[in-house]
Amino acid sequence: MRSAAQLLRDARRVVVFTGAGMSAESGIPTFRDSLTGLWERYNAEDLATPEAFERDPELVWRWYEWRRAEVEKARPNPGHEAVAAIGGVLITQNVDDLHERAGSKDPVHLHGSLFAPRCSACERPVPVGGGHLCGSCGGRARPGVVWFGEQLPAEALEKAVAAASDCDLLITVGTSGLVYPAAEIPHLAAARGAAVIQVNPQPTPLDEVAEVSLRGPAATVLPALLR
Ligand code: BJW
Ligand code: ZN
Repeated sequence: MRSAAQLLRDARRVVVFTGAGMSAESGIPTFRDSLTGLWERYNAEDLATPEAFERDPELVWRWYEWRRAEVEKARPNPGHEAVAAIGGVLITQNVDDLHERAGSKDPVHLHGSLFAPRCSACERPVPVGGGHLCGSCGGRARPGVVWFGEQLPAEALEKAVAAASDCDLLITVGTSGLVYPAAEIPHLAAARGAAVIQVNPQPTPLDEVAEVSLRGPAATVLPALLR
């Protein structure tokens, strides 16, 4: 912990890279734990793919509307607040808005957002919770997230790559490091000579690039880093 705090104090350009574990202590289940309760009988591939949406758009919409409602009921945790205090560039894989609500400015959302549905035909934004047809062309509205097999938003990916290439410290928080290309971001920073600090209660493939791995929950470990 002491060497991590020192790395943070010495860093001039910091990137924070977050995943679902960041919001776990706000009561939002991680991606790999999200298929419990009502959704127990489904796999991620039944819900988070373009094929699933083709097959059963109503089912996929129900899942996303349920998750949006859960996020609306949740509040940012002290980990989100610490990330806002650290500043620098924030790259998140999360589709919730808890970083924004904790005061982080312009997080880069690599996997989209629960709050930005768009038309699957003309790509125009459609209002959140405003029904499932596009007001402009009558096409089917879709959740504004990145499903398996889809490309990440180019502008977000470019910003993330640029920031990771040009930082001296990257702090990765609450991600399993399994989903690509997002998982390349910490590897890229390390390859360019940045120090990598990992915050995760469990080991992950990112242990390999992390100079320091802090094995604990984000809402405890991140505020302690700033103390
Ligand atoms: C805590 C904690 C606490 C718990 N504090 N920590 C084989 C090899 C390589 C790649 C592929 C492959 N086969 C297929 C692919 C590609 C695929 C991929 O990577 N698959 C892997 C699973 C193998 N990738 C894609 O398809 C991507 N697109 C693509 O490759 O396009 C190519 C293309 C090119 C040209 C034309 C067209 C296409 C797109 C990936 C999109 C991912 N989308 C999702 C869903 C978003 C919408 C939604 O939420 O419904 O994004 S998947 C899901 O995973 C979500 C997450 O953002 C993402 C990452 O998950 P994350 O955040 O790491 O969460 P978890 O749950 O995995 O882990 C939580 C962690 O928190 C754990 O480690 C816990 O220990 C920890 N934790 N409590 C701190 N309190
Ligand atoms: Zn449209």
